[in-house]
Order: sequence, then structure tokens, then C-alpha cells
Amino acid sequence: MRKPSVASGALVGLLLTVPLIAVLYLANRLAGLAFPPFDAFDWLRDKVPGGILNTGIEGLARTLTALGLSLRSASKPAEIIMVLGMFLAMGVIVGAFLFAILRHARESWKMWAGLILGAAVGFPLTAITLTLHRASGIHSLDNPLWTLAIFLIWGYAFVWAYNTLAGKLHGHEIAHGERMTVEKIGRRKFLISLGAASAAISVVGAGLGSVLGTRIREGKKVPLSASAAPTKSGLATGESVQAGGLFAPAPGTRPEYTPLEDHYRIDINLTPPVIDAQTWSLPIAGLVRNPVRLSLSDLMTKYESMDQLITLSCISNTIGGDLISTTRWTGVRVQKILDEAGVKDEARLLSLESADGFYESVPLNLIRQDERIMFAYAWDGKPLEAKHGFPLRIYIPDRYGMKQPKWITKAELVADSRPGYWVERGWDREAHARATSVIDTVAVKDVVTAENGDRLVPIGGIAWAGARGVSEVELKVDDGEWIKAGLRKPLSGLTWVIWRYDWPFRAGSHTFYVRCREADGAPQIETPSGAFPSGATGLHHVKKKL
Ligand SMILES: Nc1nc2c(c(=O)[nH]1)N[C@H]1C(S)=C(S)[C@@H](COP(=O)(O)O)O[C@H]1N2
Ligand SMILES: [Mo]
Repeated sequence: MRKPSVASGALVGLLLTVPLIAVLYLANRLAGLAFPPFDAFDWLRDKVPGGILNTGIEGLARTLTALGLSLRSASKPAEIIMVLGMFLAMGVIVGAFLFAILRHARESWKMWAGLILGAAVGFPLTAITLTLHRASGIHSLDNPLWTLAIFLIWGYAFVWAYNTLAGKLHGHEIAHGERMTVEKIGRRKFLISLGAASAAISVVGAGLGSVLGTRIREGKKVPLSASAAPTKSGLATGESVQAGGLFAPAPGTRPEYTPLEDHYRIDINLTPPVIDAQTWSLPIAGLVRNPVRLSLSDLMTKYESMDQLITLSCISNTIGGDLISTTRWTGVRVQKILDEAGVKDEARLLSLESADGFYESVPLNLIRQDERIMFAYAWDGKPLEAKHGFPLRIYIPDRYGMKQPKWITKAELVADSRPGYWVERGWDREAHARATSVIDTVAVKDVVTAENGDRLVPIGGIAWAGARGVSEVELKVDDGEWIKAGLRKPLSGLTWVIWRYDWPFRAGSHTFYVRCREADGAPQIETPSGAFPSGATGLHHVKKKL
């Protein structure tokens, strides 16, 4: 009798693990149960030394850039594909390994071998889901029971597949010479049926899961204060650059106000934590005279709301990169809330914890000095989307995103605190936003004719210097002089500014460079450096053949 091979074990591993992923995903979407592949990744990520994590992230970013993909849209999917790929590889290895054992195992032991291997994978994953979900306040036993059960079933399914395959080898009463071919056909048929069942379960699970997933929380309008008039530049096109800062951006310049669906997103988790607005509340704890707990409706109704147009950038943004966006944030002044809680004298920091295990702290001195620091519950006039931090995130002007937690679950006043999540992993303590300027477009197809008959190519883009403001943008073509560009009035003191320069057309290949100055005249740093650890520096340039 020929026993099923180790290779067929690997194949069965694949065929059993794909539907396992689909079923786990469906349960995650339907019942909010843990999705262990992601949990394992999230858990591991926090255990891995910062250097390795940074190298991994950088490697991924480089690969995507080399493939010509945008980091904004491709990095999360790429991470997810990588993690699922690793999980599948685990399934394939388990299958091969288990079949190798089963080939030598006694009949009565086979079932146990499958269950033990299922448990060997399921137990650690169960433990991980337990620790992770306890952190975000879910105390039920559903997750561990579900995780363990599904992995035991998965482990047992290998044994069933093995036995069925083995059965196909000797179950037929056929003439001796034909046996092998019939066996092969039988095995192939079984594997094809298993593949079909696997595909069917996977498609149904993934399809249903994603359909149900989109039903989550459609944006309801948030009442906004009167100052929150809709943001529109309201500028007529065709106005000239000289018109006192009110000119049309060069065609091809990014939108001044980022459509919400295009806002970049960066977070440590593969999928955003899902927080129930009904049960969520924010404790203001620690060194306060009146500890309070604020519900989302407390935050939205008991305090005066404020709106700010804000450009947010990730410290990982490369020169000219797309991890920078602008939208309108609505929330409440953090200082107001702290006043009410009555901060004790010994307190120095506001320490924040997030549902995804992220943490940071903000010096109280900074909060006292800066009225713009806010707890934000809405973006673009709608409650924060899950991926952008629902229900609450903080805004701190002039810092990169890594200092500004989303999904805040706890605010505690403390005398001292560990450094923030990314600071602990080697990134800049303060993470002050660095001045940056970008060429979005050299609009060769939109040449304008000047009064003197010159043909001018509109060139434009953005410049941003955190909350410090941009006073000047200059453009250089090849090794010519630096020339001043026109600046639009920014949407607010916290947003990027759109610049434009209409350049007299010259045929040939050219390199265009841009640089800016902050409001106080300080120049943008021209020396190139990568994003780690303090944010990228250097000049953006674009080569163009005209
Ligand atoms: N809880 C939590 N907050 C977080 C992060 C995170 O991973 N978890 N990422 C930070 C980083 S690095 C950035 S750049 C911004 C991005 O915010 P956005 O994804 O809403 O654009 O969120 C910050 N706040
Ligand atoms: Mo970031």
C-alpha cells in the first residue's frame, strides 16, 4: 500500500488553510471574533526590537516604491498579503510535517497527532488573542474558545484528508494491473473535490465577510460650530500668480483639501480596532482632583467644539512622498478638559493609551501653551472613520503623526512616563515636523501665454512647515538662479500652502528643484537624509523632457 506523500500533505495544508483564513475572517466580520493571523502579527510586532521593525518597514517601503506603487495606497494591502502569505506558508509546512508523521504513525494515534498539531498552533494563537483583546477591554471567553476550536478542527481535518487519501489507495477491488491508475484517479479526484470545497468556502467566507464589513458605521454628520463653513478655495481659475496669493493652482497640483477617502493612513495594526461608541468612554485619571469619565456625547455636547484645518504628515514620509494630507478636524480643547479634572501640581505629562496598544504622552507645559491641542472626534465634518481613530484622537500642532495617538482609550496625568511607541523604537523624541516642499506638476500641456507673448509652463505644488508657516517658495531649473514662486493663502496656519510659478518654456530636458523657507526665514534643510529617525530632509526635484 502506497502512503500519501509529504508533498500531498503540503498541498492539503494549502487547501485547508485558505478556507481557514476565510472562515476566521467571516467570524471576525460577523461576530467581531479575533482574526488570529493579524493578532499574531500585531503581537509579534510589539515584541520585535525597534531596529528590525524599522528595517522591515523600510524594506517594504523601498520595494513598493521600486515597483512604482504609492505607499499611501499599497503599504497596508502589501502588509496584509505578506502576513496572510506567511500564515499560508505555516499551513503548508504543518501539512507536510503532519503527513510525514502520519506515514509512520499507528492507526490509533493518527487522530491524536492531528489534534495535537492543531492545538500546537491554536494554543499560542489563543493566548495571543487573549492578551491582545484583554488590553482593549473585551473580557469574554468567545475568542479563546473559538480560536482553539477552529484550530482543533483544522488539525483534525488533516488526518481526515490523510485517511481518505490512504483509503483511495486500497479501497478498490480491481484487477492488479489497473490498481495504480485507479488509485491515482481516486486521489486526484479527492484533491480536486477538496480544492473545490476549499475554494467555495473561501470565496463565500471572504465575499460575505467583506460585504458585511462595509456595513459598519456609515458617516453620520456631526454638528459643527458656526466657524466651520465648508472649506472651499472659492478661487476662479485663470487668475494670475501676481494676484496677491489668490491664484489658481497649476493644473495637476494636488487638491488643497484632501478628499477624505484619499487621506493617507498609517497605523501599527493591520486592521483598525473596532470601538463601540456606546460603551467607549474616556477616563481622565491619575494626578487629578476630580477623575472623570467622558462619553463621546459628553465630548460632543458638553464642551465648546472647535474646528481646525490641518495638514498631517507621517515622519516616514519621503521627500515628495504621499504620506501627507489635509482635512478639517473637529474636537474640543484638551486644556478645557484638564481644567475641569483639576490637574495636580506634581503632574508633568498627559499619558495616552490606545486600543491598538499604541501609547504616547504630551507634556502639560505644551498643552498649557497651545490652545490648538485638541481631542478630535470628527474629520471632514463626520465622525472619525475607524481607520482614522474612531472615536477619539489627539492633535498636536507641529509634530509628525507618530506623536498623535488615534483610538484613545485612556488619558492619565502622570509625573513621568515611558517614551512613546515609536520613540521607544528609536524615532525622534519630539518629532517636530520638518519644512518640506514638493513639485506636484510641470504642466506642459497647459501652457499659458503671457502678455508679452511668452509661452509659460505652470509649475506648482505644496510646501509645509508644520504650524510654523511657509514664507517663501523658490524654484530652480537646471543650474539657474533660484526664483520666487507665488504662494496661495493657506487654508489655515496649520496647513500646507500651494505655490505656483509660470516658467518661460524652453525645449529640452530639464530638472526642476524646489525649496522653501519657514515664516521666520529659516530655510528648509537641503542636505538629503532618510526619514529615520527625525523625518526626511533634502530637496525635491522633477526631471522633465519638454
Ligand atoms: N493608536 C495609534 N495612533 C496612531 C498610530 C497608530 O499606529 N496607532 N499611528 C500614528 C502615525 S505614525 C501617524 S502618521 C498618524 C496617522 O494618522 P492617519 O492614519 O489617520 O492619517 O497616526 C498616528 N497615531
Ligand atoms: Mo507616522
